[in-house]
Amino acid sequence: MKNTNTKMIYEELSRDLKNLYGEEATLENASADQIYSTIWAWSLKKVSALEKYGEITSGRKIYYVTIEVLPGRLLGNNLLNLGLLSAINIVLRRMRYSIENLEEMETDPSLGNGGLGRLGPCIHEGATSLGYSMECLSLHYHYGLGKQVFRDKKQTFEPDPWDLYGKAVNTRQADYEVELCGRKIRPEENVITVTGYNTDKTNSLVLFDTGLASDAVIRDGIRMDMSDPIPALTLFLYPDDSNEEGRFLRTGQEYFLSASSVRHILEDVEKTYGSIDSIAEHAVIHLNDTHPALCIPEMVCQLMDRGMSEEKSIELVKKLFVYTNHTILPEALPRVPLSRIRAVSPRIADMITRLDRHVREKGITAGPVLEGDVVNMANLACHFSYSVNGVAEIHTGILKKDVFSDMAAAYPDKFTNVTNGIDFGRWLRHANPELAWYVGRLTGGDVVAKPSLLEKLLRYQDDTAVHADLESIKEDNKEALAAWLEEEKGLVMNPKAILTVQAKRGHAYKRQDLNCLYAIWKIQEILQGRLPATPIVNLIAGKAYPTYEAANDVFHLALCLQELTKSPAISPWFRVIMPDNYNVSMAEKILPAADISEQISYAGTEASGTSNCKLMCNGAITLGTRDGANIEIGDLVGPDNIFTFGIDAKTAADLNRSGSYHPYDYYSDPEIRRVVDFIVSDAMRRIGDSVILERIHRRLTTEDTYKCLLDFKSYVQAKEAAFRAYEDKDSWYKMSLINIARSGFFSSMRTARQYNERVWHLGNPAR
Ligand code: 26V
Repeated sequence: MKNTNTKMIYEELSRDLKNLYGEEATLENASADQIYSTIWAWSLKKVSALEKYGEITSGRKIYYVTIEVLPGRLLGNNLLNLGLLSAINIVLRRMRYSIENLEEMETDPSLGNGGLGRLGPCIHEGATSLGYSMECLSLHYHYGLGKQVFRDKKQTFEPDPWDLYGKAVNTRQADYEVELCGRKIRPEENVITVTGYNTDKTNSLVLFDTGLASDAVIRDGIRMDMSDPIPALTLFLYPDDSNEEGRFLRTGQEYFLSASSVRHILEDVEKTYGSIDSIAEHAVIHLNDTHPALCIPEMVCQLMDRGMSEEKSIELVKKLFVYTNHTILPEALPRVPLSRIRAVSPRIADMITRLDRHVREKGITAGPVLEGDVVNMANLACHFSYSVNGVAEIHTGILKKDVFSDMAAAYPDKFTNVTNGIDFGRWLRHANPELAWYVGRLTGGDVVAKPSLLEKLLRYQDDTAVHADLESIKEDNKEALAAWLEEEKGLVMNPKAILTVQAKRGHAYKRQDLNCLYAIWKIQEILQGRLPATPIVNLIAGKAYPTYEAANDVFHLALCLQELTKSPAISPWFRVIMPDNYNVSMAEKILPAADISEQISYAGTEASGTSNCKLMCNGAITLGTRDGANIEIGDLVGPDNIFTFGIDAKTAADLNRSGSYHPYDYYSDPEIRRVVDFIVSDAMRRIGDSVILERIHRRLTTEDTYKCLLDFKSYVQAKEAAFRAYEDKDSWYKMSLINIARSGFFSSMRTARQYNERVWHLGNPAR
């Protein structure tokens, strides 16, 4: 499979270039664009040459259904997986190009918003590398979630087209039809081949499209005329659901995804095995969060259409489905009026009623599917899946003890935990080649293939020469990031500064506002002459749902602080930086440069987090609450190698229950008041929108749902302690090394293996 011979690669590329651009074209005189297109087409040829190995022959195949999917750029990742990346780089250097420059020409599909969207591809890579058969099923949103653009320090969105060059996406018309909103639709299946690390086996990402999307319904930005859901259905991820039309469209999307997935799976099994009789031996359907829960009633209907009795169909469904929950927030656990589902598909609405009755007739009173006219989608997913899991130990514990406690009692063996993982190929080797090469040398092995090898680094924890090397790698990454931010975003970042990063979806529970409160505190310190020993860059990045006012407001605050910290009285020591349109490829630049990983959610609310794992393997030290996977990071590295602050999840839950938290009690503290009042100071009003700033101030002082003011002092103390610790470079890079060494646990190959052992039970997978 592999051909790492650079001479041969050079010859193959020269030939392909001539085929594309004529006999005159040579690699030496070709434009960057021509070289890129040639390498892109060449890499796709190599990928498709592998495809014939990808057939399922034994064991179960995983069908992973997800409303969000963030595959990231393909070129570099595929070359890495094919074992061709280094050789290509040698060839390119001769022409004074590098793969990093060329990769910038590839679009980065924004088919997700954050960790949920990225998790699927990470697990997919892990599973593919292990030789498991796995298909990821999602929607072909033409314009993704949208491209985030800051205007007047406010988040706005524009359509974000992401068409991939050449044959990266193979489009085929499905043989089946689905029916929604009274229309019969023959879906398009857009297939992208997914490679694994160091394996001949490939898998597929299938993106369903109606084939009926129409740009004519797009108004300004990402607003649409949604009166007819069909032309709007596959244009955008998470269309505005602030009115009933929008909510109807979202339910339509969820049903289209579910119906297409079920039909696709049945067809795949029928084609491979001749019938669906033993489907449960051949397929496991993984509901990635609650959005695709309508797969369950759809599957029952489809099985009945194939002659199975209702009772048998339901029992079979219970052997097919597994459900991963990704949030405990009640507002994110969908409750959908049955009447809305009925308007999308009367048959599915009827089936939900019957499934609800089925549960009741079994004498199970836990977790009603139907609550009046409302469908509790998470309960539907729980009852009819044979496995339900959370994505970090604490999260699964909360699911069992709290959110689904009655279900956990009714089905004691159903609940399990599989802590999230990340793909080390992308997040270490590809994002941070210098570090990957260095740790590879120290550990003497391939840390992408076997991330547990990173443990071997521990023997160097007191080696000052290794500390110095890690420091120099970090400096290089900061230099590269600073240059990119300046060139692409017009943002000035001092590469000599300590870089603290909070990069994640904008949400109140993630507390970007707490980070902003620290920034204000620091600005006030600086203005009073108390200067940090090393300059600080406080980077915040992420997208918030366009209609989520509270999160949008906090982004406005962060952007005002970005403006304010440009002032010469502050900028030499402290800067807030907020680049727009954070995505996978930007993450690949930011995370390797970070010194501190900000994971500051209100304890008990962040299911897992995945940027914490990505930052950890790139040597950043976690500054975090005892929440999500932070807890497992803390257990792995020990309390001396993490900065923990704030109340724990139990205290938080008690406080939520008792309702005894009053932000005003904390606001009356003069130090906190000074910081909070700064939000509505003249200095801020001159920069920002007073209405928004006042709204933030009011929320913090009267509601403060996620108790920023309560954790504020402890956060400031921990952040300051981290900055002080940074001054002793040897002990800092010892911490950094310990974090890298212990990060192997978070490999998505471990996650995929555990899914297999605890959930999928594939039976005879390739590895
Ligand atoms: C969605 C929404 C939508 C409407 C407004 C409120 C709201 C709040 C939360 C969500 C979360 C959706 C699910 C999700 O993205 N979960 C994330 O999944 C990651 C992968 O498991 C995990 O690392 C994150 O902790 C979790 O937030």
